[in-house]
Amino acid sequence: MKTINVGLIGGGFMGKAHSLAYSAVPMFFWPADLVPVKKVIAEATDALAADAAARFGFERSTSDWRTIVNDPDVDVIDIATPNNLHAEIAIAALEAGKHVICEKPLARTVEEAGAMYEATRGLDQVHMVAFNYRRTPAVALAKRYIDEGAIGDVLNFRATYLQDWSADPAAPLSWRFQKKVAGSGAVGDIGSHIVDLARYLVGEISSVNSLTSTFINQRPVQAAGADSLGNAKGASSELVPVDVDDEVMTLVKFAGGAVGSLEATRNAWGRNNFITFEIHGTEGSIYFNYENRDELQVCFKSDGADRRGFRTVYTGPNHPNGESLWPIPALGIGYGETKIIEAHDFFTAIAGGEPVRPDFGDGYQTALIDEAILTSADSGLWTSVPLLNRETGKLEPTS
Ligand code: NAI
Ligand code: SOE
Repeated sequence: MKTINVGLIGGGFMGKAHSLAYSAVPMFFWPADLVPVKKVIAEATDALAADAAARFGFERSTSDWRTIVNDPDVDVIDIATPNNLHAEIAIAALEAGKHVICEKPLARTVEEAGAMYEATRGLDQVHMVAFNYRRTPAVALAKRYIDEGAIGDVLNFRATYLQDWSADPAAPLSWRFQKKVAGSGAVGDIGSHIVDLARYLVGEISSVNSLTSTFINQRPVQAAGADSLGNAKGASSELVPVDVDDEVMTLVKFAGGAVGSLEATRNAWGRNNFITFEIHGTEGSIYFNYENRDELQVCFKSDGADRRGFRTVYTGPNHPNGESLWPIPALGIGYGETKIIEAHDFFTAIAGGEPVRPDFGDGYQTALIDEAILTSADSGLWTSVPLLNRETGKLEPTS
């Protein structure tokens, strides 16, 4: 059995999710090509780092991520910090010869994402951006239906990502509300997930016509402790401005001819992690709602007029990404499982010397789309999205 040593940077929400995945990968995927070893974790202070190592099962800890990046005993750098550190860490890690998995969005800006992609060119290491929702078995099944032509030519893709953890203006200023840390608001934080799903399922987006809003334009300062994702207990009485969007809507045109819409908001009381998509094709339709993530609803023209309607397929071991999870459908496939599959696919790529998707090129293309959305929202005009040519590394007009 071969092992691979992981250095994880950031021990918050995603530090927990990734650590869980590293422990669980060999339990689900066995025999394993490479078994991850939780070698060293970095946090913002020595105390936080030591605490994270004890909690998540890392052998060592540090408050200086640079020591991990240059540690010859570390093979993989996992970036689970706020967005402002992604580019600097990833570029240093790639230069040091490490494989890199980086949380989404790849970076704060299209410039940073481009530099990160550039740093991968000509290197053999595996790089991945952690858009894990595409690894949900029902989402992978939707892709299988589309690729097999079961719904014909795709005409329309409409997706939502609706949340309410920050709908209360009394919720403190998370790093996610600060442009200098996050880059953008709902656009990069949650909109990027449905942009990734749009690209994965339908193809490249060629132009957008968008609007963004900031409905809650000031928030209390976080008094102390970790980012609390909307927990008002952490709020002080001092109010500071929010300088990112909290709502985005965009029309999209796909290079392949389909049209669609994407909507992401943090102000949707009652909607917690409401990722949905509905896809209409010439031969049928597909509907997915992450709140019922074991299920994919499908309807086919060929079903006959007297029985046509959406029916539910419950995902399980017979479906893509479901094979190694649980032995019967509808037992409950959760967020954790998407991270376990993501980690497995990353290590399989390293073991096989193959690339994995979504990679930094995909993260960069998503950043180009996010940039076009923000530009269009400013101008009110349709805005075209340049397409990354993976052969040349240059940007070209999307046809
Ligand atoms: P978080 O705020 O819960 O955790 C970030 C951690 O990084 C904190 O514990 C913080 O102390 C630590 N940190 C800050 N500066 C550091 C430094 N210099 N060295 C080491 N550690 C440092 O944030 P969360 O939610 O874990 O987000 C992290 C990243 O993951 C973000 O890019 C976010 O967009 C992404 N994310 C992705 C999700 C997904 O579904 N794929 C879900 C949640 C977050
Ligand atoms: C907050 O909106 C958040 O944690 C995002 O940062 C994640 O990407 C999303 O998957 C869950 O919600």
